[in-house]
Amino acid sequence: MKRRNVLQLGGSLAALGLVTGGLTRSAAAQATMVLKASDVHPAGYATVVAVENMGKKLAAATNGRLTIQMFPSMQLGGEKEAIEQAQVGAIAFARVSVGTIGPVVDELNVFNLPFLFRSPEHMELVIDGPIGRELLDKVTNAPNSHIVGLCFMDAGARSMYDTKRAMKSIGDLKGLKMRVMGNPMFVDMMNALGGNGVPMGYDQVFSGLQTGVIDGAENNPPSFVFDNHYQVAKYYTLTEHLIVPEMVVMSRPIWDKLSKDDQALILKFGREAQLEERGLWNDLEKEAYAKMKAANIEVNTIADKTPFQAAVKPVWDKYGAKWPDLIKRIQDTK
Ligand code: GTR
Repeated sequence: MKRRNVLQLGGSLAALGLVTGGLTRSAAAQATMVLKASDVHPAGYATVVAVENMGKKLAAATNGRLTIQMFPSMQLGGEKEAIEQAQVGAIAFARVSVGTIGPVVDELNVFNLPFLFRSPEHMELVIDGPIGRELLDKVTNAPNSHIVGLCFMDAGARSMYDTKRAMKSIGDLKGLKMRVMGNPMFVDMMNALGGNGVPMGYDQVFSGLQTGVIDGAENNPPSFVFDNHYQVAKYYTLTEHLIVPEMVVMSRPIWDKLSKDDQALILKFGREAQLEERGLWNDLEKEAYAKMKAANIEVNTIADKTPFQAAVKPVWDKYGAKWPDLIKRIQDTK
């Protein structure tokens, strides 16, 4: 090769960021990456599909350079484990409940206050607006969170279910060992309502119900059905005490390896996933109710929720007192 051509070739390789002593930073950022994602729910569940679709868009936009590999059905463990794996970069995405994010970033616990949101629609308005953005940023910027807040997702309203008896009023919770997510706030909540709050990873709930380690739990209808708890717990009571959104967080160590353009793509597809999941969720909820009916689950409504709302006042006093302005802004969102 003539010297001039060699120089030219060297010049264009440098422009591509492929020379100067091994891989340059920009070349490393362009490397092919398979981004692992974890979800406790099975294939086909709204959150699983929404994250998979994010992956499809990402693959299309990067010509297959970035892809998402979904591990559903708790293959990688429960949600605490998923967050920990994301924090160290063992997986890229953890799709978890805000309930499990609270112990990592305290301010997110505002969404975990019982009876805070008037309805799932109210919650959607809040997560889609400035408060949602601010709380995602809190997750990203909290010292030592080691995760990046990408987006929220819907999870409807959580209600009580148990293996023992139909609940008609708040008094029926008395003495029942009720599983709650691993967050002290929910133990306090359940105890305030008269049950015995048992914090437990989601991966242990089904066997806990089967073996009688717990008498019941609380969750939305799709989790109750599609994670098979309804095969053991036959009573579902529409207390709708929590409307807690889901979250998709990304591993900070992996995020930091991505180029600015790739980060922007992930944020964009995350925002789109937040809205897309909503439609999937509504269908899933209908399907869950149909399956509950077919399985003869006794579904009870609570005509008057005021005793439940009054009972959780100590939880609001203990935790809510930290964020009076934020709570007011949430309540004022219409
Ligand atoms: C579900 C939620 C999961 C998990 C689970 C739980 O509604 O989708 O992310 O948090 O509840 O109770 O642990």
